[in-house]
Amino acid sequence: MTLKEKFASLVPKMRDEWKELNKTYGEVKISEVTVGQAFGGMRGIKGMICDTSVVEPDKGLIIRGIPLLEGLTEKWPEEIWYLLLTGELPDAATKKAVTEEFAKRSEVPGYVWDVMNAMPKDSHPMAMFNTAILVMEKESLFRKRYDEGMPKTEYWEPMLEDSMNILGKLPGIAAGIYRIRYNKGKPIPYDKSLDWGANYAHMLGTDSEDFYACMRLYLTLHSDHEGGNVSAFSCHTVGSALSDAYYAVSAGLNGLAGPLHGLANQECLGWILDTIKKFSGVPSEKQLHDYALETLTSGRVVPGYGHAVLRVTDPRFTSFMAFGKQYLADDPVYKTVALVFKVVPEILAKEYLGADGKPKVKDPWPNVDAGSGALLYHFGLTEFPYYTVLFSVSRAMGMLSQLTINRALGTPITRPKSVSTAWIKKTVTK
Ligand code: NMX
Ligand code: MLT
Repeated sequence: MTLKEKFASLVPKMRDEWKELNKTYGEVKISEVTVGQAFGGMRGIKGMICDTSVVEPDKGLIIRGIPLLEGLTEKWPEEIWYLLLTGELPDAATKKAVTEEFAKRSEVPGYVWDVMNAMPKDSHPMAMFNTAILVMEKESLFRKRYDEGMPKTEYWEPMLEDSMNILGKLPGIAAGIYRIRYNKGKPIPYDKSLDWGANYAHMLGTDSEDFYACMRLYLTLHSDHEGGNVSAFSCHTVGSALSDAYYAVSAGLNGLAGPLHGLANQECLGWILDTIKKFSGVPSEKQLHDYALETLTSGRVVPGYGHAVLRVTDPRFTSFMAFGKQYLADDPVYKTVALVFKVVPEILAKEYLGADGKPKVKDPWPNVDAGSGALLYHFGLTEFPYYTVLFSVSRAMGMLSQLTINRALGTPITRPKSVSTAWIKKTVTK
């Protein structure tokens, strides 16, 4: 059974389940909203549904019921894509079929390169990547079918096609941008004998089994983080207006380009390299302690630490560190990242206090961005402003699986109610 056939077989049951739950329990409360939450980025409000994955504060990422560190880190991104959409891991033949589907759809339209080459030479790689996705919007089958009057029940089909078309092309586009932006020569074509993750490594210009393994892991680990993170939520909101996948994914990735979200990986490696430069090598614990405190007291964040939902070390960080221990244990960047992990949580938990004398930061532990850069740097990808593009290729899987499911379920347009400050004042003082 192809991925499309499998997904089609799941749609009626998903629809019935949602309809039944909504009909029977539509009035049951699942969340309450405080004034603090309304002012505080809606943190913790349960106001949307996402079935691809959940993030438990004390466990981290769980994809379709499987905790990340219970077997998922060995899976290829193709398997994760299948899992996100269907709730099952594919067998070997189905996994191969997904790899082949991506390869079949991998050719990047020539006009994308014309646009990339025309962009200012100092454009940020994320601005280039998101533009490349947007400029391909004319390829959208969803928009074409919508304009032809497709019935609502069929929305998910062209959405899935668009999703597969986008995913097939993203590694080529991302790698091409790297080569154009950093003068590495012409884009390297997709090698249909390689899988999706290895292809990305290959097209960046580095062929080695170790880098292929690193890239597969990277693409697996960043794939999804439930529905409320900035990129997934932005993508969801734009998609809910029935904007097609090109519009919605590009919008989501514009959010990923922020330093408090995906861009933290670039910031993080920058901070690690600054540290190494300042101390002419891996710092001592004391030097690192003082430098981290200096960063915090000067009003800056220590990138890669803290999280809006997590309250433990991010399992994605744990997985990157395990890979690093196996492949690059003596690398000074990896060693510094490991030292930061030893020193910074204690500072954030005990020394970085608010005016009330309590810890300012709710989660003192590392998130995914604290460790990924060390691996990439080791494999020669030293242009760290590029790192969020790698995150984006992976996160597109989460966003596109969520979009496809939402079109299958007929999720309505997103429109929460906002209130004015005057309304809050009047309400709380009543
Ligand atoms: N360094 C310094 N201050 C921090 C940090 C940090 N790493 N993390 C949180 N804070 C501050 C935060 O700015 C806030 O200060 P203020 O009250 O002055 O506004 C205070 O601590 C309380 O914040 P929290 O409630 O703990 O965190 P919140 O949910 O608001 O934000 C992050 C979560 C992830 C935005 C925040 O922890 C952060 O800025 N971390 C550094 C950037 C980062 O690593 N982002 C990547 C997230 C993962 N991703 O890939 O997307
Ligand atoms: C993510 O992977 O999206 C980040 O950890 C941020 C989040 O979940 O809010």
